[in-house]
Amino acid sequence: MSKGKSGAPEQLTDRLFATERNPEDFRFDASVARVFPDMIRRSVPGYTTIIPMIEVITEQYAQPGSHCYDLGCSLGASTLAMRHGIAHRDCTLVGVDSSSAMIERCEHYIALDDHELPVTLRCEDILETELSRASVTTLNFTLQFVPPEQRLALLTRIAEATLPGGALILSEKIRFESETEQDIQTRLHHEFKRANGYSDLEISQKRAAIEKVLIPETLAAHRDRLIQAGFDQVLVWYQCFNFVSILALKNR
Ligand code: GEK
Repeated sequence: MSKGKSGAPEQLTDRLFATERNPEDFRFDASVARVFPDMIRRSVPGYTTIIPMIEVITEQYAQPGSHCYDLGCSLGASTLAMRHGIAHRDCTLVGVDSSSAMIERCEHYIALDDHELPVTLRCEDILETELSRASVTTLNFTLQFVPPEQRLALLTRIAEATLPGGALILSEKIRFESETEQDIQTRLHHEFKRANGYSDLEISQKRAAIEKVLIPETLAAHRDRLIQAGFDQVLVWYQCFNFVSILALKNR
């Protein structure tokens, strides 16, 4: 892996969809991991606001002696935000991702961060990873990649593992019941990508590659399922166009 002067993995500009390519489904492989920080910042409206807020929210809900999980941690941006928000030395922090390319690079970012709280990384499927005594769990743009029919079982497992007073931070791309709103918000999202330097070809090829693997649902579907899974309160704390972040809480 090539590294820059600071010892951090070299960060490249995302040009993956810049030239015409054969349509194939999007995968979190080494080519994506290499450009991921640039890709997610330029593609997900609000991402650069959500990450520091994960630190703020974690600070509020992390409990002494508990476990905190970042499910679908990629290169660890959300994991590091959680790490800096946890005020208790006896907490454990676990990042989970099924992409070995992501986990390998994530290890470097975690090692470069100077915080003392240990981070355990697991290269595992979040549908199977062990969860217990959780005070804060984060799914920052990960649930959208889980097949819809498996989402309730995963959220139920998270809710069951969550301690009274604990929280789930769930960020997702959503779709809208109204076709008019869907069209407006989608156009605004594409304008955001254009403003960040993506061409029409890049936007349309990425869309074609990702549409079978990233399945957005409505806010109502998310709310209902989180309650069904066992959370007591569900609130939206952030929205930018068709991207939201939700806080799901268990009562004390
Ligand atoms: C961030 N949270 O920077 N099991 C484990 N990992 C999975 C699974 C699964 N079943 N499905 C998808 N992933 C990060 C960003 S990215 C969001 C998260 C995006 C992983 C996948 O390998 C990828 O690394 C991550 O979830 C989603 O705050 O790319 O839009």
